[in-house]
Amino acid sequence: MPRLSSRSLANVPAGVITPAYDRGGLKAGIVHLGIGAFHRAHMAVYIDDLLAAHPDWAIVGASLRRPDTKEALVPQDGLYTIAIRDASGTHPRVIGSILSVLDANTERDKLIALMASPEIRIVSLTVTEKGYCHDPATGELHAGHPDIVHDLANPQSPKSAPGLIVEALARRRVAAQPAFTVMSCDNLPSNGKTTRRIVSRFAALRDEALGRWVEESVAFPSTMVDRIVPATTDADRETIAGLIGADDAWPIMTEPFTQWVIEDHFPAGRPPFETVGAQMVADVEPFELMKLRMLNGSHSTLAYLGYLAGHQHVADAMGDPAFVKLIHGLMSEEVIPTLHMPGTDLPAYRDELLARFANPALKHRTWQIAMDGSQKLPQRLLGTIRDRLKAGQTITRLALGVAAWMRYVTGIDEKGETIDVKDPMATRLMAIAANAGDDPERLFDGLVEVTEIFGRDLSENGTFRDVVSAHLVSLFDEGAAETVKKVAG
Ligand code: CS2
Repeated sequence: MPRLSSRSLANVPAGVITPAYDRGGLKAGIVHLGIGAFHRAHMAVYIDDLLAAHPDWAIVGASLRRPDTKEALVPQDGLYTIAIRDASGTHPRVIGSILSVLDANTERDKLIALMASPEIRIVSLTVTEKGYCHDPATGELHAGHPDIVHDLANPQSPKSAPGLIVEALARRRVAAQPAFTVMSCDNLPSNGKTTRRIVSRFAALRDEALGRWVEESVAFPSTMVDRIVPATTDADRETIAGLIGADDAWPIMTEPFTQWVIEDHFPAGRPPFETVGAQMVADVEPFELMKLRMLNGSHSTLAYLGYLAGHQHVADAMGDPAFVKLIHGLMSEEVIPTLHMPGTDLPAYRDELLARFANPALKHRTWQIAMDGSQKLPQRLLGTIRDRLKAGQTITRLALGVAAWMRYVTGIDEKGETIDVKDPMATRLMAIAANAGDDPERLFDGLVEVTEIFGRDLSENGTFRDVVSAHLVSLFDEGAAETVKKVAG
């Protein structure tokens, strides 16, 4: 079977959608940092939709940590398949909007030179929560982060996303070129403002005048991004090869749903995102809060409880009526009342989410979503909890999500087997858990002291302590499935 490439593209079967433009005439207008599966199922698809009319907005991607995406896509001339999956089947489409991929570790100078060149007007990012090198509870740059320490000592050869962005901006400033716009597409609260704070602070630590210039000259629009993208498996690769008649080293499986809400603030210019389905708005924050608290808050709750109860995929957990009831209650009773979204039908949004989580064709592993909880909990569950505690309201279901995370990071499941806990703080979290033994109260006391996650306020809050520790006792004594049943009511 041939490898997917510009040459083999002509032979894909008629039912497969392929780029509707001449790729030879494309020019890069965007550098995207973090060219993982999410970007390729989301922003790269919107760009693919507009390149026929606007060929100078193609993407050059960069991988910051591993060369595997580059190794998969370069032999394919940047082409890859996305497959939209639901109960009706798998619908493949070949995407052509990524011109090339650079490996930031081995091609750093080339990448920075490209970011510094005037044709690049947007630098976008999906580097995951931990890629911002910040303190998740406060959203401030973590100046002691090893990559930040490295990048401040070696500003011309940075490793981190803030380091790369600031070095490219510094070169534009010296060359009297206008700044590019920095567009975060990660699941962070106020992701534009947060990125602005982190990048400006990093620049100021390099040089105060550079910090001021970044504050004054660089736009950081916020965005709300949404599409569920499970990790690709070898079985997926086989399915795609069968459908497109070519080998694709890294196809992306996703769902039909996609949403992108963007703050319309691009002084350096932008593609007409609104022509391909994105919503351009003045204020993204209400949408971000809605999505992070409703979708991602439910997702993390399903991930920890689901994993502990033995469910491999989100849809498997959604096959248990007690889980559905719990998540329905979490959104209806505890999250929706904290949101202010005039004009949006939040119960309808909830029902759509429940249907998306239950999509049986999407093999989304609970373990995948469970990753990096220390970076995710604050915006997904803890902000909602804070709002409700301040208003004197109950936090029963939200607190169960937090307790399940605490149980999960012990690294031992309900059968006594090891859990592969992936988290930048895993060593510290598992040491706290080991120290607590199987005493739920000690486990709570140890973990809640991690103020980078919980802040001082929650670590000292008596109600939070009582509700989460009671759930932890139940998780240890009765297990996740029983606890879900009990709390769901
Ligand atoms: C998920 C998200 O892995 C996770 O933490 O909650 O990636 C989620 O699938 C996306 O945000 C959906 O838009």
